[in-house]
Amino acid sequence: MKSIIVGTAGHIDHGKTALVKALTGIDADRLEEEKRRGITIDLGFAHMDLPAANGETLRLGFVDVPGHERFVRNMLAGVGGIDLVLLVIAADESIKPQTREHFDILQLLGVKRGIPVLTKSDAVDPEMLDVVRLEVEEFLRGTFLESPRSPIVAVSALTGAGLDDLKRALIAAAAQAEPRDSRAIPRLPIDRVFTMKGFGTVVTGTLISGTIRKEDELEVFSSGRRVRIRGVQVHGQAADEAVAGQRTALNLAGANTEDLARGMTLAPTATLAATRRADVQLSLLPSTSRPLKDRARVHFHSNTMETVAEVRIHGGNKKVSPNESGFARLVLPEPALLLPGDRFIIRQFSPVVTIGGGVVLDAAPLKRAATLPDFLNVLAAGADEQIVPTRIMRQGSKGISMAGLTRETGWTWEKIERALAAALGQRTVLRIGEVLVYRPTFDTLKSSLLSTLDEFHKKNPLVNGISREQLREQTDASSELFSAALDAVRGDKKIEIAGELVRLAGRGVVMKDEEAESKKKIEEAFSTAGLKVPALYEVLARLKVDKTRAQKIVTLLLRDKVLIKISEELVFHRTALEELRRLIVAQKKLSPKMDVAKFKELTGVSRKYAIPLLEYLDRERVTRRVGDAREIL
Ligand SMILES: Nc1nc2c(ncn2[C@@H]2O[C@H](COP(=O)(O)OP(=O)(O)OP(=O)(O)O)[C@@H](O)[C@H]2O)c(=O)[nH]1
Ligand SMILES: [Mg+2]
Repeated sequence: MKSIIVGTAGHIDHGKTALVKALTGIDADRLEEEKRRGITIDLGFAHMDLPAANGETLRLGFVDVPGHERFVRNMLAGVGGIDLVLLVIAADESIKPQTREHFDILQLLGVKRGIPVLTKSDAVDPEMLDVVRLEVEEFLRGTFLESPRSPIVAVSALTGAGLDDLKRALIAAAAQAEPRDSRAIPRLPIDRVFTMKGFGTVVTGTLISGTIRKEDELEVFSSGRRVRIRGVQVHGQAADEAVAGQRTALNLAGANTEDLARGMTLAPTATLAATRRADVQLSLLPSTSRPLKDRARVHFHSNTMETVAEVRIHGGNKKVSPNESGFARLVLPEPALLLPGDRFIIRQFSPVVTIGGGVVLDAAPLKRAATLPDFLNVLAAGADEQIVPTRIMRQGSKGISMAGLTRETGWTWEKIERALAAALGQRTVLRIGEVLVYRPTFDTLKSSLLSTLDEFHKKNPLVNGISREQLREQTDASSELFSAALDAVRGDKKIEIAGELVRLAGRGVVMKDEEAESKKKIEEAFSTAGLKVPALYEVLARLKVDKTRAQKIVTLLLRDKVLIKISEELVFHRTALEELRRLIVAQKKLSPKMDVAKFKELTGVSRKYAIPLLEYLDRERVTRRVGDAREIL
């Protein structure tokens, strides 16, 4: 069974609703006001089955739209999900303003198939009918409804003339319509919300992709509310599931009518993401009177949704002229669920007229994007096998997960895997743990790690390496890719990792002979001096290396705690201070108290050294000052 959604379109009073009723027996004007005024105000729905040429059943769902110019926004909520259109033109009136506007909208939405229908054939004589036929042919020349591909069918809802021809034309057009993908991620843009006695909350819509089953849990976009599917109806009959291309009614648990509205979308939980920004390709109708300027505010319609949007035009020109197209970023006041490939219409802010439309290319744009036009060109015209690696490339050394790609594309894992197979095979894309990364980006990351290390060693010849964390901060890689790149260069024996320290292989601290000798001399001078240390400047003055080098060596010795500075002037060797500690601890056994004189006697140092040393011991909590004396702790 093939399910196809047929939309009507055309000027007010041209006989759309009457035609749907003549075909299906269903009056799609369901509102009391519609019946009273004899016009369609909101969307109406009907359905019928026809036998397809291959013997299968063809299930047609009709979306009947209003023709009144004031209700174009309702019309827009209905035509989003249609597979083919009946462009209805009354034979006694021919082409009128909303014939044109609706047809513009259909073209902008990328509707590919349909049937031009001349209604009220009973109301004109055959000559008049032929004239209108020629007029309509002329109007449709060069479009998707051009004859002879889409022959014009003349009908009368009043007499029934031509209805069989129209059914045959519907069967033929439906056979050519590409079936929607029932295995894709399901999306149901809501067009009606109501309560039904005995059921509770019901929403309806055209299921534009995927399958929805009873008991599924879905998320309401963009409110985030979760609902459970209590029941499914397709074309007014209970069903276990609804598949893409079907008019669908869902009985929901977990939401009231106040929580739901036309324009919201049902989709799987935790899979897709709403957005306030989307990069799009948009074009302006030739009939539009003036160019669309950067930062213009427009009415934005996509699927059943309607909102305002600010248009930020990409590229230097900063405007899109009538009959031209360009790339732009749309900024919405509230997050909405949009996916690449979604079509939309824009209408002038005031007065409200349709001025253009286009297609969403990227609903997850990055803040900074230097290569944006190239990227958007690929999204606009590239094959799936190009789009996925390009999306991975754009994430740079952050990479992207499969879940991330699903959010960006709206594609299932299977579809993404298919689009990735070649790139993974040729190793233009690498899979590292959960993350996919563009191979040249990963190679650049590896070489940038090496050059960062090289630079670090040059600037810090006396330091043994850079900490992992510091090195990572110098890249903008994700931690997963950073670790993988580090492992890779270590595997190539280009770096060494010691604990938290990373260094280029064989680099670390490189001391020239003189420096190494000087370091030894300083150490010796202090270790042999014990507590009676020389002045640091005297030691440094005796070295072969210059003052700055000498100072660096001292810094290194202090950092490694070989030398310990206890005051501005006094530096001791580690071993001397350790010896002092032992001496004081031993003294405690004899007497827990000690004055300065006693300390001088014990250590043999002069007062000049004794005071700073005692203060050092206080700081180290070896001793505590009590009056003029020290208590040993
Ligand atoms: N003579 C004749 N009248 C028709 C035919 N089809 C529709 N009408 C009449 O035309 C009027 C408008 O018909 P509708 O079907 O309501 O027109 P519509 O296109 O749905 O109008 P909107 O939904 O308001 O845009 C009604 O009075 C119908 O009875 C037809 O084939 N022949
Ligand atoms: Mg109508």
